[in-house]
Formats: sequence, C-alpha cells, structure tokens
Amino acid sequence: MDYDAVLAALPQTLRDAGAPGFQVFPGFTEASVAKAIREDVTAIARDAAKGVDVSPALVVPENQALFEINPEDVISKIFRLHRRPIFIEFLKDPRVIELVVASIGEDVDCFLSQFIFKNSGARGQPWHQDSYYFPFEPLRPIVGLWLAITEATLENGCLHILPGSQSEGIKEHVPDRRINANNGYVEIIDHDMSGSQACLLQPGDLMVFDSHLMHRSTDNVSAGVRAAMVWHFARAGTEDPGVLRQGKRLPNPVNDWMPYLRAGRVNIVA
Ligand SMILES: O=C(O)CCC(=O)C(=O)O
Repeated sequence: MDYDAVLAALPQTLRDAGAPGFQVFPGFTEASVAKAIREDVTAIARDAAKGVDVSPALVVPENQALFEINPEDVISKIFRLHRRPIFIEFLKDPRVIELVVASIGEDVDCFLSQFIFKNSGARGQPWHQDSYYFPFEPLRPIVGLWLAITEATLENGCLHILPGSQSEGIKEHVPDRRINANNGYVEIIDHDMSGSQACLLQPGDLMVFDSHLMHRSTDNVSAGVRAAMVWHFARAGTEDPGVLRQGKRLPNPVNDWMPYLRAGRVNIVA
C-alpha cells in the first residue's frame, strides 16, 4: 500500500459519491497493542463484576451469553474508554493523528469509544448507519476507527459493509426485531444490501469508515471471541443534542466529548 497516497485520498475515499466509504489499513498496530487493549478492558470487566466503580467506563451486558467462566464472557460492550492511559497513548500515536487529520481535519474531538467483546454465541449488530446514533450539528464529517483485536472471520461475526452507501442519507431504522435483542440495536430493513462485502481482518488491522456507511456484523457462531475496539471522531465544535428522557434533554450516556486535536496537535485534558 502506498500509505501517503492512500492518506491523501482519504477524504474522497470516505465521502465522495461512487467511492467505497471506507479504507482498511492492514497491520496498522502490532498484535501486541491489540492484546494490551484487550487485557486493559478485561480488567475493567473483572473489576466491575467485583463491584468496583469503573466509571466513566460503561459496561453493557450481552443478552445472548452462552456461558460464564469469566465476567467478560457475559459482556457485550464497554463504552467510554478513551480517557484511559492505554487509549490516550493510542491517540497520541503520530500515525493515528495523521489518519484522523486526513479524515476530518486539524480540530477534532473524540466523542465515543467502545470495546466490543462479541463472545461466542453473541448476535451481530444489524444493518445500520452510525450517523443514525449521531444526530449532531453538523452531521458530518464523522469517522469511525474499527481496530481488530482478534481475527474477524465469517464464522466469528466480522463486519460487512455496503460500499458507496455513505453517499445516501440516513435511512429509517427500526428496532432489532429478534427476541432478547441487545439494547440499542436498530436495523435498516428497506434497502438492497446485495452489493455488500465482508471485512476479514487480522488482529491489528484497522478499518476507517464514514458514519453514513451502511454496515452490520453477523452472529458469532464460532467457539471463540471476535473482539474489536472502536472510536468515533467529529470536528471540534460539533453540537450533540443528547437524548430526550421524560421530556428532558440529557447528555447521551455513551458519549464522552473529549478535545483531541487542535491545529493538528494533541490537546487532551483527560
Ligand atoms: O463490531 C461489530 O460487531 C459491530 C460494530 C458496529 O457496527 C459499529 O461499531 O457501528
């Protein structure tokens, strides 16, 4: 891969009509970084199970857990991780900075992070556009970074994307209709997804994608875990209306707006 050329073309690759809407960077981090991330997050899961206050991390249970040997076996996702030292270190990596600058610009906030365990038996997340969850002003640019922590295969529930769908508006999403669906899962049902493509990744591979890109993941029918770490970024100054609860506007509990880059330099107050 001609890395500099790919970076230079990234805004067009992610957002132009007729472009794919995503870019994969094979071997972006060492597999050892993926392993260290998994260990850090597993420690949160185990602390939470002991009753330790792990905030601001937010632990979400897995509704399809098959067994529980360790606390992390029954967790779907852990949100609000990006202020932890290991993730600050990741965000300070010059290659991450140049990728985010190329995707969004020089003034950027990180507003969402989640570790997805996707344990054996866990269901996939149905077809959706991340921007459905991000009713911000402005709506774009918003970009996600999806880092493979384990291998992602057809069997263990890799991502599938619909290339080019980033140039469509935000579609209607309906609640995931499966019995005992995971909290917050919604689905686009009225769209032809026949041009979709599976993203088979190795630990340390990174996928960058536009928040309008339609994607899903399938069920994990393997015996192992398919884990990933995901971050989302928006331009500094983006307004988040939060969520409406009993007539009141409240901050979205999974979002945590953290200034990240100002004039292209790291400006984190963790
Ligand atoms: O990794 C997955 O299983 C689903 C992730 C996803 O769809 C997302 O981060 O928007």
